[in-house]
Amino acid sequence: MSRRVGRSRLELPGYAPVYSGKVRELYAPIDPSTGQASRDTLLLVATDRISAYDFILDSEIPDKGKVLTQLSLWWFEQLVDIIPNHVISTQVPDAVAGRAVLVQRLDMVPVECIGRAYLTGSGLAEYRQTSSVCGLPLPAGLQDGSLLPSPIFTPTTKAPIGQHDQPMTYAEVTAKVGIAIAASVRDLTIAILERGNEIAADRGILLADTKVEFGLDTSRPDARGNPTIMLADEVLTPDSSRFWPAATWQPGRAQDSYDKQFVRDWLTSASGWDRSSGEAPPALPDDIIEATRSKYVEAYESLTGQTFA
Ligand code: Q0Z
Repeated sequence: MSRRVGRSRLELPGYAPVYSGKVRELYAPIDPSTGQASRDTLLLVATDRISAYDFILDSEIPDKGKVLTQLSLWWFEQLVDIIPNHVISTQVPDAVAGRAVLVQRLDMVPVECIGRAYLTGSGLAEYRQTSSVCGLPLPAGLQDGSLLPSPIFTPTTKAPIGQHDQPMTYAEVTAKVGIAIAASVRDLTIAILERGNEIAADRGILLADTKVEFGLDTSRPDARGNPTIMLADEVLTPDSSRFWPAATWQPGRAQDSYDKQFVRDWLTSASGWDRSSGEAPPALPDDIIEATRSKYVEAYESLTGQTFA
């Protein structure tokens, strides 16, 4: 299991902690007049923590939280014609400037919505055993990293922390959230991944797969009385998606990771750490930290065409 020793959650005056994730944290603004935590907004904070091989590392990557937050905000804008999003404001406390957003609190759809454009990871493992993924039959002969004939929706359950998410069939999603929402989140997940890849293709990045989270705004019913579905959480960041460098993509082997390859290579070779030992990995050397920071900044700058300030 991962360790997070002595790395206490940030104290943010005026905000009540709601939840601490592996690399992000959630707060509720406190209403100064009532002293009550807000029920309709949240502060989403991205930290500089990084995970590798299912461990949270002891080293942080400077600016990672800012880069991912700014990238997510940029993607939300690229996607607004597909779906509205939860962002209310980027005016946040100085202590989390650039790496936090104030968002609308939504009723989250209780399904991990995963879209895959390329086959790898758990999707590949399932394909090798069953020739299908989440009940979707796939053509024979696909390899690790193969481009799929078209992007697929491969939802999973939201497992409690420490447990692994389980694949769901589309029928299971409909049973859980209803036919209308199931069809919407499936089509939206694929549309987001397709739009992402159209944009990233010109910038040397492949988006192999992505996890998106949707929420319902029940205060905004449409003409039929259905709640508005909104894009929540982060979107198309290297933490929620597999980014691959297009230049070295080659089906039939594990692909290089755009952002974490230096970390992985160092951990599994020069560091002397034994991945199968169950021991926590060692702290990263400064040059690996700096090279990794550069990859996050490079991803941001290549995709957005903007300089990371
Ligand atoms: C997101 C998460 C964490 C960041 C709940 N708009 C929303 N409304 C209600 N709930 C959420 C959101 Cl984004 C929500 N998460 C995941 C955990 C930091 C995001 F610690 N959980």
